[in-house]
Amino acid sequence: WPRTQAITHRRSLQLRGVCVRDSWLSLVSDVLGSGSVPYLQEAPSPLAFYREWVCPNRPCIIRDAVAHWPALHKWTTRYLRTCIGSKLASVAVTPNGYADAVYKDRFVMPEEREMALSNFLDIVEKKSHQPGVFYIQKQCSNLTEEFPELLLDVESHIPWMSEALGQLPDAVNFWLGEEAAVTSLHKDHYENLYCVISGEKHFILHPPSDRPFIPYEMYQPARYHLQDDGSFSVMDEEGAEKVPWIPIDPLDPDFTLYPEYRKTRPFHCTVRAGEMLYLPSLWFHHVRQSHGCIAVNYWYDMEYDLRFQYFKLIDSLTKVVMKEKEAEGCLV
Ligand SMILES: O=C(O)CCC(=O)C(=O)O
Repeated sequence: WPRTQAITHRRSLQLRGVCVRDSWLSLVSDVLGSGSVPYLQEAPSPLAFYREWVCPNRPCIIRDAVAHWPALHKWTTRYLRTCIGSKLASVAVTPNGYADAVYKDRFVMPEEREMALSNFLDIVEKKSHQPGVFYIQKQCSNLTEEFPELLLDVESHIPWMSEALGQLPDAVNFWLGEEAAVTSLHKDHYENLYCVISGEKHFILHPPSDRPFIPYEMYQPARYHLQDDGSFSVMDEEGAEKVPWIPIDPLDPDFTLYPEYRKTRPFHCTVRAGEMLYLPSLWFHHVRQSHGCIAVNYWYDMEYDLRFQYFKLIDSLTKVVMKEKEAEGCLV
């Protein structure tokens, strides 16, 4: 093609791209509404929850969903010390609060330390001072695996969700950490029921339909290691293959490097003690917390149905478009 024709063709494609993007965004906001997460006043019936929230893949917060759990009044640090203080807990330690996150050109995981829960609580309560930010965030059902004693104060599953989905949770996780501990933006293939016992959790959520505007890059996996002088080194994981991760920090997005991220529609919400967030599968989430916040969550495997296939389609198309843009050197 002569150069002018090629430019005209590219412009018309770009214009068409803008039109497609705008109608895509307006379609998505018709379905999902504004950027706030609706509240339900009480736990729903299994059928109603499945029809109104799981199928349309919409988040909601259920007020007082777990207000009846003994944990809400029992789980003080004093109680935890008495009940399970001598038990070993797996704790994630990082220099900056970011475990499993991009740092420079690496995907960096935390130093994983085993310590008596009472020693961990000393750090959270600032009775002892150690370098780093500490967070109990091991996700492979650490509540059932590491602290089964605590299960008596909560529930081993959420009966209406188990009935709605026809399955029990794959994992029941316990979260307790310092204010500086942050979970970087990512998504999971779980229907997530996230219950706050004390304190607050702050979520930034993106629907799966924001995928075209959320960048992924490939990173060498590495891990933090505490040095004798109290600083942390970053050491590559031997033989580990590169992993895809999201380089954007939604609290301070780099729009120069990732201008497309401006087009996302984040939902912000705070989940308080006694409340439960339904965080649908494949929603991107970034999580912060008040100091010493305690939470328990239930991961139910998602159904790998048409919604999942459509997400994979959007994901593949996004990758193709990104590759084409890179090839054109056109990072619009
Ligand atoms: O609470 C957190 O810090 C992270 C929770 C989370 O990412 C999850 O449940 O998938």
